[in-house]
Amino acid sequence: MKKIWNKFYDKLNTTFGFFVLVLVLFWIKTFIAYHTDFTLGADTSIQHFILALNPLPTALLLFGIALYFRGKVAYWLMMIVDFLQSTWLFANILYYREFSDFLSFSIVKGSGSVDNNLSKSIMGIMHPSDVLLVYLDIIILIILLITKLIKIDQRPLKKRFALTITGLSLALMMTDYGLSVHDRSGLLTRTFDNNYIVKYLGLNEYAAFSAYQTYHQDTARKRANKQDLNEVLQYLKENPAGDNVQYFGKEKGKNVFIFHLESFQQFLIDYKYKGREVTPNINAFYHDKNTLSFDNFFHQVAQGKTSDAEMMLENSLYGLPTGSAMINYGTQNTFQAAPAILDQHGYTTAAMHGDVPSFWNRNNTYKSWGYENFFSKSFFPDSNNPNYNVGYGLKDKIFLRDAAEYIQQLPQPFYCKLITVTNHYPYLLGKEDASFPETNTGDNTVDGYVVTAHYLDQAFGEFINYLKKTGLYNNSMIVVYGDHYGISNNHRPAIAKLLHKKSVNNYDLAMFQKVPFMIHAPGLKGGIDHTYGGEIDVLPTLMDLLGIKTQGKYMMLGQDLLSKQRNQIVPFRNGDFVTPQYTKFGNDIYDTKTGRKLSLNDSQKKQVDKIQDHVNKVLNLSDKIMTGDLLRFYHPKGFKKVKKSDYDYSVKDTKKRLRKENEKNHTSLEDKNHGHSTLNDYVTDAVELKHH
Ligand code: GP9
Ligand code: MN
Repeated sequence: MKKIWNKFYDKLNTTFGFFVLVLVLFWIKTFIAYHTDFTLGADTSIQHFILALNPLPTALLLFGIALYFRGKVAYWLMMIVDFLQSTWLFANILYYREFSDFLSFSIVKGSGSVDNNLSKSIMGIMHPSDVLLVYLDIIILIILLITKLIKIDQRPLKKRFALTITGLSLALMMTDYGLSVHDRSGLLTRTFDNNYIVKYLGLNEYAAFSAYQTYHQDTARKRANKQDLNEVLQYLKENPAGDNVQYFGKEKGKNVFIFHLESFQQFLIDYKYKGREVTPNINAFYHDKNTLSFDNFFHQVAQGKTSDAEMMLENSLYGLPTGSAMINYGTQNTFQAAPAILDQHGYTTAAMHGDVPSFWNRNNTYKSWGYENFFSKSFFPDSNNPNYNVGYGLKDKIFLRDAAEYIQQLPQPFYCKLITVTNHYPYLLGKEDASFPETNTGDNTVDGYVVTAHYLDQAFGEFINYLKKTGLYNNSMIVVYGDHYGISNNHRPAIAKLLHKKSVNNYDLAMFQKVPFMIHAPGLKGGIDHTYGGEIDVLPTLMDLLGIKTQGKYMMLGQDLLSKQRNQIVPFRNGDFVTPQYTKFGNDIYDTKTGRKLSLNDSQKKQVDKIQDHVNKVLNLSDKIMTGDLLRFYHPKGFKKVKKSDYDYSVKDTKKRLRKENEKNHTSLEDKNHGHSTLNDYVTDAVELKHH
């Protein structure tokens, strides 16, 4: 025994032995923090493997720097590197506890300014055990070195040896990256969620990624100046689309619901399978005489998917050609978004979603947009039950029922966005929740689509019934939209089968990008409107109905769908487009009316080129606004700049705030109901809630 110990002790007293010790200790504590302080959501064995592996490569790389030196210098370098990495870990543990997200460099940068109450909130949530977990090994190692219980080895290591370690670390990094991208494609381009980057690549790689992102954004931002605005102003002046006097201000002061139908395409409207309507409730809503429905309305998202849709809907600005604008610019940029505008018109604003708040960087972006409240996963105790969740979050029926708990507490009028999620690729739903047959295209990822869409429709129906029972239906404008396609273009044969066609061409695929857009309000002149438009046009439309002037005031790139002077050009993010005459998809131009492929004559070519110029221009302007953060130079008259530090989305603070507001102005639904909950009016057939 003694012999083994002596041998071990001898090894410890070599530079390499000490290196291994430092490395292993750091690896272990990161692993513990991964499992106790963060919710990284590793669920498959490959994800667990990646998670266990991922602290190693950069630890090897960074501690390995010390191996190029000898004696004291090498040892202290290791300790300094250890301290820096551990401090990054420590800061993230604290930040995560409060925000369920990782620190980004744009947040660190902003934390010095008054616009952020970061340090205050972080000091309050520190536990002594955090310090122990993160720094204990360093303290012990330093004591061992000072007391000479571990002796410093003066011999230099061979350069070749140090190089091998560096090489090994890089090889491991590549391996980790390869495995990760294989498991989650688009990891670094689309990003999704900081949790994903840490889960797959590790905390240090995340730091590097975030630093790169911030650097990249800062350079574009610095280059931009006030004059860049002129081009946008010029464009807006040349492309006016007035309001519609018939509709302007018709819904002024009403509550507004934005009901987000996840992955919901227009073709589902009135679609039947085996003689049954897939979405009877949404169909009825679509045909209601007080619903304005648009049947030539297209989603315009790119890689940012839901986040692109949200960006367009609430800002009338496009997403980015690659990646997500909410992730890249949501934290730092200045916005003049729907929630802020409505807040300043006396509205209570709230977004609700049954997923973690960090997804698509909502937790930060919503503050920049001026959302007063953001109810995410932790607000819904039901989400603790794994059976109540599927895919990205709480099942729609349960989510909407639980959302009502908070809706009834919102002072009226309110602007409330509800983001559903069950109808999401890969369209999985357990038997207990599924009450519609799968289609039989033979394409596994497609055939469940109608099943989850049907489930979403039932959830929608239950929610609408609740609004009717409680009276909210009569004093609200209800906006319902599909965010983007659910079936991607990679599934041509299956799409053809669903559409009862032999095959689909590019024209069919372009038309397949239609999503529902509907506005309902009591007394509203409804009907089916055939104007061509898309998500970029939503905000000016809603503002028109609410009687809020946008033209000549806000930098919104869309046009009011109700206006008579619309240009009806629908740009897609890749530069393709649809107009009432022409549909461009890839290299093909089609006649939009007939779907016939066109070989253009000279005058047609001129027209198409002109449309193309317009499309390129508007996309380019949008990118300039976003990457140059141009709205920071723009001050719409009467609009108060959003201050992010005004917002706190913690459960505690939110509940307190709502209580306070309701004590002041008794306008919430619950208050109107003499302080009684209206949840009895919420009827759901969700099997999970049956036993209640
Ligand atoms: C996750 C959800 C999904 O919170 O909104 O986003 P998507 O994958 O559709 O972009
Ligand atoms: Mn989506």
